[in-house]
Amino acid sequence: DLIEHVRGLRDEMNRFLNEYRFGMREIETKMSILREDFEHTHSYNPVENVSCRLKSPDSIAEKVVRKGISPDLEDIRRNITDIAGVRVTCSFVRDAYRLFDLLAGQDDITVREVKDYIARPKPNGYKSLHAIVEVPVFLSTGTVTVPVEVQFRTIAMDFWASLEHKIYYKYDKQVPGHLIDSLREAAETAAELDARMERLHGEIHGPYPRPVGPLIALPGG
Ligand code: 0O2
Repeated sequence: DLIEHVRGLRDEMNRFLNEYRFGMREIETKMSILREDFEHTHSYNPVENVSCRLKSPDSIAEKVVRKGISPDLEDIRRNITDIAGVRVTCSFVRDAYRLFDLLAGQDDITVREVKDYIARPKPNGYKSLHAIVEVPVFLSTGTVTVPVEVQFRTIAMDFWASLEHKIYYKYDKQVPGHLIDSLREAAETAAELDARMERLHGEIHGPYPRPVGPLIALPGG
């Protein structure tokens, strides 16, 4: 009957979201291991913070409508790759690239897409290195491969993005021109601070630890 049908849908949705939750946890664990290993091996911690978020069903539904995807779980699986998100906030710009390389080089990881908004910031000034990576998740019923969006950024980039996000929603996505200009200038200031802090760190601690693994070329250049 109807109640059974609704329960079935709920269970199906929970199973669907759980796969992403598990994939996110795998990536979170990988980043925690890299962080701890870096600390022991190089006496240096390149990771300031790792946070995770699972897209809410409402937000998935909004994206399904916005992108004209059919409301079918398989279609959603194919077309929405940021249901699981992990954000890695790093000390310096080079740490963001290095941590990406160390994740991308792992045997069970496939890099599906990279958007380098650090090298090519968005017109509003937004910077971060985005990667969609696929990770296997081993369930009682078999193995599934789950896409996870990983964002690598510095503390300064994160500071800027969190303020911009608040302003964007405060003005209901219609940010007044003068604020757009100020935000773009603030993004430049943040980038200058990043460069300055990296130089200062180099002066105090000497050269940056040599890369340990193979450096992975970014798909698409
Ligand atoms: P939340 O709240 O972080 O989940 P699309 O996802 O289709 O809109 P695209 O091109 O697939 O866009 O994704 P893209 O450009 O890789 O960026 C997706 C995520 O990056 C966003 O997720 C934000 O987290 C972050 N982001 C991208 N551009 C901006 C920006 O201009 N300002 C800020 N503050 N963050 C940005 P969500 O799902 O939009 O939001």
